[in-house]
Amino acid sequence: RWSSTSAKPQLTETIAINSKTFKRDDYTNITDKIASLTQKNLHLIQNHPISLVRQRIVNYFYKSFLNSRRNPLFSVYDNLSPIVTLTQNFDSLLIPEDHPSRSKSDCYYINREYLLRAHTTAHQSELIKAGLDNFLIVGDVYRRDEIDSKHYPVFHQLDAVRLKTKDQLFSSESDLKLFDCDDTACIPGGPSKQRCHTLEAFKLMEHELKTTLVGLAKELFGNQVQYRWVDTTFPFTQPSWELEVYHNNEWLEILGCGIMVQSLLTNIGVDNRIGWAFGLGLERIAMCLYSIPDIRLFWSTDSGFLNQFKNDNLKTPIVYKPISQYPQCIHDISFWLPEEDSLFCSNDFYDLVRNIAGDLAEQVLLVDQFTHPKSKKKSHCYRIIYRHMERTLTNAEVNKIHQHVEHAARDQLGVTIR
Ligand code: FA5
Ligand code: MG
Repeated sequence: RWSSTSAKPQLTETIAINSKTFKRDDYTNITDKIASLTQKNLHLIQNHPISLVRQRIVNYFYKSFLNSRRNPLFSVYDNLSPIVTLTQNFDSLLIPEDHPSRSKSDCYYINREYLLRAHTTAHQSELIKAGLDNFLIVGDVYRRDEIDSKHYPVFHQLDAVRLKTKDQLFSSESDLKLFDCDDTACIPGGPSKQRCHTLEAFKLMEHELKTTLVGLAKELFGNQVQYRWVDTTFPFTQPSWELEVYHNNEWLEILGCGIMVQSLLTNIGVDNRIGWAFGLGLERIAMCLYSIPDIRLFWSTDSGFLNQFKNDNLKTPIVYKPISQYPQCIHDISFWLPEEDSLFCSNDFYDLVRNIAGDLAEQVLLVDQFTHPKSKKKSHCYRIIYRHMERTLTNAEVNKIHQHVEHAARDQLGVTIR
C-alpha cells in the first residue's frame, strides 16, 4: 500500500520467513520485525510465564478427561508453523469473503496465498480431518493492532476441540439422537441452537463446555472467581459465548467458545459427531495471574524477568516485581496524509514505528486529527512514547530513532511531515 506520490522503497521480489522463501505480491504487509518473532516460541520456553499458563491449562485437560484406560483423552499440538494458508485461517472456518477480520489492515499477509495465522483455530479443520476428536492447539498468533500495554502484534492462544458421537454423548442403549434433520443451513449470529441439532444433544454439549470452562477459570483464578457468560458470534460456532472473569475491578474477556457449526464438520466428511470448541489468550491470563503490567515484558530476554518465574510447583503464586521504572521519552509527530488518503491506515503507521523502534515504542496514540477547510487535506498527530524496560534512554538515542520514524513515514507511507 504505497502511495503513488511517494518514493517506493527498494523491495526484493521475495521474502524469507523461517528459512522458507515466499513471493511478494500486492498483499504482502509483513515487516522484518514481525518475521523475526515467528521463531521465538515463548509458549515453549522453560519458566516463561506464557509457558507456565500453557502447562496449567494442559494439565487441567489431562486430568479432567480420561479414556477408559485412564489415559488423557486430549492430545496437544504446540509446534505447528504459524505460516498458514488463507484457506486454513478463514475458508475452512466459514469466515465470509467480505468479513472484516480478513482485511489487510488487520492481518499480516505474506502474500495472496499465505499469512501469519490470526488465531490458532486455523488448524482446527486439518486436525479433525486427520481423525482427531479431542485436541488442544497452542501457538503464537499475529494481528495488526494498536500499541499499548495490553496489545502486542504477536500473542499466544490455546484452542480446544471436543467431538462426540451419539454413543459417547448419550450411551449406546439410548434412543436419543444427535440430529433432528440434515438441514445444516443455519442463520449465523443468533443465540439459538442450530436447527440440525436435537435439543437434548445441544443442551448436553453446552453444559459440558460451560462446566469445563468454569472449572478451568476456578483452576487458574481460584474457587472464588467471579465470572459471567456473554453472548457473542463467530462464523464457526453457534451459539457462541465469551467467558469473562472479574479481576482488579474490571470484567476481563478470557475466551470465546461455542457449539461447532455442523456444516464445518460435514464439509470435511464428519457426519456423526457434534462438537464444542473454544479459544483463549494466554497473555491476558498470565498478566492477571502474575501481575505483569506490560505485554512487552513477555519478550524480555533479561534474566531479571525470567528468573522470577522459576518454580517447582506450577501453582505457586508468583507476583512479578518490576525490575525498575525508567523514564518515558515523549515525541509527537504530525503529518498530512497522502492526497489519496484511503491509502493510509493507522495500523500501517503503528507497524512502521514497531519496525524501527522495536520494543522501545511503549505506546503510539493518535492524539489529534483534522481536515483542512480549504485544501480538504487530512492531518494526523501521533504521540509516540519511547521507554526502555531495562535502562534509561538518552535523548540523542531517542532523537535518532524518532528522526528515522519521520523519514520512513515520509518515504514509505507518502505522508508530508508538518
Ligand atoms: C478468536 O480468536 C476465536 N478463534 C476463538 C474461538 C475459538 C471461538 C474456537 C470459538 C471457537 P478472539 O479474537 O475473541 O476469538 O480471541 C480469543 C481470545 O484471545 C480473547 O478472548 C482474548 O483472551 C485473546 N485475545 C484476543 N485479542 C487479543 C489481543 N490483542 N491481545 C491479547 N489477547 C487477545
Ligand atoms: Mg473476542
